[in-house]
Amino acid sequence: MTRFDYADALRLDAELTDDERMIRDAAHAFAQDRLQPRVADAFEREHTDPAIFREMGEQGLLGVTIPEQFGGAGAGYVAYGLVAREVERVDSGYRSMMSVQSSLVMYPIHAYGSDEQRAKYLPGLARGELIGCFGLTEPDAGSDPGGMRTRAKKVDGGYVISGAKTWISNAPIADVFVVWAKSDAHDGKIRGFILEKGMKGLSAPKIEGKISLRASITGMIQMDEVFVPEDGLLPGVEGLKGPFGCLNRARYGISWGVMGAAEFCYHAARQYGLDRQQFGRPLAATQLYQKKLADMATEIALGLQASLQVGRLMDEGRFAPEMISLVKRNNCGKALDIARQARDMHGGNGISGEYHVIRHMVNLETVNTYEGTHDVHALILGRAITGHAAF
Ligand code: TGC
Ligand code: FAD
Repeated sequence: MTRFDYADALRLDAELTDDERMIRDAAHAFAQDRLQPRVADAFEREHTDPAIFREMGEQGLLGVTIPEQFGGAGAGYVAYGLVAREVERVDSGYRSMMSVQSSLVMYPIHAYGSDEQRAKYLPGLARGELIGCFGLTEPDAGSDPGGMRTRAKKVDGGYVISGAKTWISNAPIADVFVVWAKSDAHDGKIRGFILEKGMKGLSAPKIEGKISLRASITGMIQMDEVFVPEDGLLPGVEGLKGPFGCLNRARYGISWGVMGAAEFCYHAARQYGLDRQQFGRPLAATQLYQKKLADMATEIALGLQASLQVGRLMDEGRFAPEMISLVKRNNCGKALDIARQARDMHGGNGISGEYHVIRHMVNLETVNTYEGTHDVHALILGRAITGHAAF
């Protein structure tokens, strides 16, 4: 028999390799030493420090699954998930910065790009010297990206792109923009283009006043007849499977990340309940408080096991996108419930930034919505279960 560990209920640690544990521990130390001390101020001031990308790059946290020859860590998807969990234990916004760079910018350049594009962009992105963003969503095309209006028109030597993307993480500070547009030279099919800061007609204004994910900058991408040379086209993919191939990786990472945020809230609620006395005993000695902690421990342990299984299947090349919808949807929904419960269990103190749980709670509202909403992932699963698309 072995002792029950409230912090690792189903012994996830024993299922990891030595390399995965090492990457997790390095990410944990970085996140606690470098990110945790600055997050409260960043969130309060709605400020994103671009230096974080370089710091993450120095730690090898950008492009964890990208081969080492391009500056990545050449590790697997379980390792990537473990990094996301440690970063999001601090803040979903910091994980967002990391996962956009890794899964939505480096991945498509590596998977769909030419040798020249890989050599030109990946090492700088891996070091965090270049910051990337991913433009799919538009003001009139969110859950239905196939309805996008952004167009690429063929001209001599390249393409002219016009349109607007919105709610784009990292955009106002980005150097490299992976943008998806319908291309008239390819029968109106969706193609990926790499745009660079400073191109004529390209701007990326910040979206101000978010109540959620305030440590991660968000903006629009406005493209007014932006000329992109021929070598800015991603040659290796066409159609929606291009952006969805990237989203598979990012959504999977989110399924681990949100468990990190949930673990923070669970540990905070447990400690608060042990420390705070009401009615002559610790809150943690009451039945209702214990039931809430038991529910949290259960959902976290199950969510982590599910993500681990999907990660192992991804590493073996045996995953279906619906598996990712399942863990993204479940883990985001459960993490949000856990954060709301933890906020409640802190009483009045729970609304103070000092205790961090309300910050996680409002952040998780975004994470439950972006990369496919909770309900859209239900519909993806519903289609696979019934054979009927109900979007
Ligand atoms: P549908 O007909 O289902 O598919 C069109 C084509 O795409 C292929 N495909 C996939 N390929 C790879 N992986 C997947 N997960 C795929 N899903 C679909 C499919 O096989 C087909 O290929 P082909 O060759 O036959 O053309 O497309 P639909 O238009 O019916 O899509 C419906 C739906 C709901 C599944 C889809 O539109 C959807 O997932 N909507 C959600 C949108 C979304 O997730 N947006 C995310 C924007 S990026 C973001 O939020 C970043 S936040 C990052 C951060 O800060 O961390
Ligand atoms: P809508 O699609 O309008 O959905 C509104 C509501 O309707 C939701 O509840 C949804 O579930 C529901 N709904 C939609 N369709 C159906 C249906 N058929 N049946 C039933 N219900 C339905 N996008 C990017 O491209 N890149 C980024 O980097 C990025 N970063 C983001 C950062 C933040 C902070 C936020 C908030 C968003 C970001 N997004 C990004 C956009 C994000 O992916 C979209 O917000 C998300 O896909 C939902 O689209 P929408 O906001 O247009 O909502």
